[in-house]
Amino acid sequence: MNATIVNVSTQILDIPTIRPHKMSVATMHNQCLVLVRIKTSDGIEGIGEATTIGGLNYGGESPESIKTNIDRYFAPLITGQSATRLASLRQRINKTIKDNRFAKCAIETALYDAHAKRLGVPLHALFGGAIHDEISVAWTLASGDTQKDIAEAQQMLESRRHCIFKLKVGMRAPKDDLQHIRAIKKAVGDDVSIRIDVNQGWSETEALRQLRPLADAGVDLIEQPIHEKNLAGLQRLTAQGIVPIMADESLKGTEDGFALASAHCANVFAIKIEQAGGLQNARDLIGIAQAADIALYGGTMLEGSIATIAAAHLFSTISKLEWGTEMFGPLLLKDEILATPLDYSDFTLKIPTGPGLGVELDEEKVSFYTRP
Ligand code: MUC
Ligand code: MG
Repeated sequence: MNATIVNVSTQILDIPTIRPHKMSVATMHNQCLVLVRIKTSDGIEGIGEATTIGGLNYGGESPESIKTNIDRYFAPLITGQSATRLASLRQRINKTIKDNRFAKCAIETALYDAHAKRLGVPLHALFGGAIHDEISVAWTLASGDTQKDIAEAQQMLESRRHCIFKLKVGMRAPKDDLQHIRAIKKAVGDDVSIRIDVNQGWSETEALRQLRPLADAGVDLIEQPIHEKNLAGLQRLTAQGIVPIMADESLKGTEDGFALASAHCANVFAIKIEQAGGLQNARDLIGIAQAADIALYGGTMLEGSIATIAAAHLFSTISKLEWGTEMFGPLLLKDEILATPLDYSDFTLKIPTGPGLGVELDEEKVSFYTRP
């Protein structure tokens, strides 16, 4: 158990999406994954992933900055250190490197993957072990076209892949968004849960005006309707009690979680391992939500298979994810970089049982998509 870190390497992979993914913050035609590999002196390789949305559209880290910062700052800081003392590595990183939550998450994931492989246990065992063998997975309808979204939803329902849908709104006029939502709800029926994500696209006044019509249209949940910094506004919208409000962009780590929970600025927290700054921070954030009686949702940064399954391992250890998850990122990509794709079936994602993340890279595919 004296293994040390011998090498940290990064590569950027560009993988096309199956269709344009249209959000109020960006339209994505491809996704860039930063793949991190950490090799240790006992011959183990741990893998992690950092993925952003639309370059710098969503936050302050881009794939390029993540790669540079890992190569230039993280790698020298942890190379030569014990690979088994995860808390101590985390402390070392946080003492020297501010912010960079996505990069920290990728490094931490690779360290957890390596350590769980070393112990011969699935990653979830390091968080107390899975309570659930599978987690429910919602799909996001974001083609930008109502009829295409309806056809996509129907296909997902028929193939038993997803029966919960999140609609991206906030780029059209609110009245056009309402028409779009009503048409989709009418097509999929009452048994199918429809949620919307505004990605901060509305002012507080617009959001307030939308609450009643959205409730009447059958919307179950509204995600980040207004600017991430307007916590008092989120509190006022939540206090209306008309449609539950979920915080996403406002939640960048445990301090944000505490501020939102203390003032009850949301009914639901979207937990994202990258936004939280890693698996352990995400677990801490979950604890804050649980203590404050705020419901939980497993969120995604539209990550590829590695970050997706890392988050799924953590979510499998949480007793109650009241709003399920949206861990569908790999399904939005045209190609798969794992030797065996993740198991999506019967509206769920199955939690792998092998050591570490329980996944293996298809190295030929990885090379093919690696940016020269
Ligand atoms: C977000 O804001 O939630 C998650 C699903 C999706 O379609 O977009 C992401 C980002
Ligand atoms: Mg969101």
